[in-house]
Amino acid sequence: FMAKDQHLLLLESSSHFPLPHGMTFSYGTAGFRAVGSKLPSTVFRAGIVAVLRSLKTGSAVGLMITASHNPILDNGVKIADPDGSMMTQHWEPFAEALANAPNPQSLVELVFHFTKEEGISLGGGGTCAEILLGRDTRPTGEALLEAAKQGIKSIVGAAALDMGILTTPQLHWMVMNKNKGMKASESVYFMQLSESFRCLMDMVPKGTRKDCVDSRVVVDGANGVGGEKLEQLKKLLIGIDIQVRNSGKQGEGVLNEGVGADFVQKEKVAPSGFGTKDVGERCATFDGDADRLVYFRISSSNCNGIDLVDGDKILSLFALFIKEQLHILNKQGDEGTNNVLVTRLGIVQTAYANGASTDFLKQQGLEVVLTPTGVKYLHKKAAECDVGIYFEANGHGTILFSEEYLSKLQKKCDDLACHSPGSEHHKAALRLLAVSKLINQAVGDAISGLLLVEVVLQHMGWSMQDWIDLYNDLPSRQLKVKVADRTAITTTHAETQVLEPSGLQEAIDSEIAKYHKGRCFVRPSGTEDIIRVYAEASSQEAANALAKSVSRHVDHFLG
Ligand code: G16
Repeated sequence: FMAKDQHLLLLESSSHFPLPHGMTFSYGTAGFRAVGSKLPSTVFRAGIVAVLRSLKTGSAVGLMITASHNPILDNGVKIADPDGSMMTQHWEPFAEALANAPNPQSLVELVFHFTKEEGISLGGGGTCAEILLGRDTRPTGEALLEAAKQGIKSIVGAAALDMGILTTPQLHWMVMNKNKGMKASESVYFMQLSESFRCLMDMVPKGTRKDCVDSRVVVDGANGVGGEKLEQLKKLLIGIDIQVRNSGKQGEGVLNEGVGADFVQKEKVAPSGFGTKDVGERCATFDGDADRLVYFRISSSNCNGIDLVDGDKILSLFALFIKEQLHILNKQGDEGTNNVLVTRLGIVQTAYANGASTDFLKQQGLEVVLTPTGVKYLHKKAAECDVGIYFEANGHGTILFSEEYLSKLQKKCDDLACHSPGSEHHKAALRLLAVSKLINQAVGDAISGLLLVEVVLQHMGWSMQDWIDLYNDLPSRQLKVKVADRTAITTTHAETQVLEPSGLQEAIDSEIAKYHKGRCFVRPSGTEDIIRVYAEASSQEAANALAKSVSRHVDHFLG
């Protein structure tokens, strides 16, 4: 009887969300993305997937409506697993099949078949599903949120909790916290960030050159949700002067248009609203949903040109800081702290990581691994370590501490508090614990990343120039090629080699061979309908030329 009710409910509600004619949806690098007006059926169905995931895991899951760095008219939807990370890849084929179910009948069949296979019982029999919903500031967001709610309501016993307009990392963080039995509100998020930031600031060593380090940072909010959130948070922060621009207020400009982390990192120019007045300032930029962060400085010689400090350099800064704290914690001391806390520190990058950054990290004795593009891959790899630091060059990244490691660290910190309070060892343990609270443990988070960068620069006594000088990036160029069918390219070896179409890799190799320190790869984007081309070489002209000639090959093979 219950199954029959459920069947009818699904049939009825899905009939209000027909699949748009001629569209196929794929679960890409970060969920479904398309023009927002075409997405109600997809978001409705993602609501169903989220409920089933919640029923399967017996925990709350998240559903975020955003298209992150994409243009304003695009939108998208992604699902967060109970631990706050991206939904398990194992469920992506089902999500994709459901998104493309041609009619209500086939949708219902898919749901019943899948739930049977997964051992999920429908019909509300005592188990409740809970879905935390969030959206960014896109104009289609409100209608899509409604579609998500309808999808959730179409499964008996499911509850939707609308958390409001949020950054993507805030929603992931709330899901994680809720499932740990902790409070999942925005005010708790702001409180945790501001308190851990203060704790780290209080422990900046005396006598470093910290007085020389400017406490001012100018932030481009990409006219998205991040700027407004940062404005709220900054009221709780001491010791830092944050100026926010492009926070999406009336008249400030359009989301991601000539602004934001994706634009600045790919085009290597200053965002709109920044110019000669900012020469020499430490500047940072978020993407539309504030899960990416890169820094830049406007050059004095050419105010359109910038010195880019991308995700690789943020990663390097964090890696040096964490390594230093681990070293202090484990060094022999006369404070009775000789029991070493063995720590496996791992670094995760993608093929887009600048070759100079990977060389630098390896020279520091760090273990570096590459994964394909997409936070879902990097996060999983980083989670295998005690402390795993991952960053994509585009500014997506965070530092993960395993639960087991955190409890050992807490214990060590408690011991030190008894035996040698205030010692260098004790401070190092306190700093590491504070970092684990400041930096988002669920997903890359531009706001918390910004705060950690700022406090680490203070700690190191580093100016922007010191940070830039850490290593010299190899000149690189990224291009987009529009093709008829981007899925015609398949890749292997963390996307560094083309498998299909045959002959393309040979053509790329022959171009690479012409350039000193040449490196180049191509891959289909999972968020835009294009092929991405990345090239690196010993001079900017060479990197440009390599990217251009490989783009021509892509066009020739697939155009
Ligand atoms: C998403 C993913 C990132 C990825 C980016 C670009 O970012 O979360 O991991 O680097 O897409 O992916 P692709 O090259 O496949 O288009 P965002 O900020 O758009 O959510």
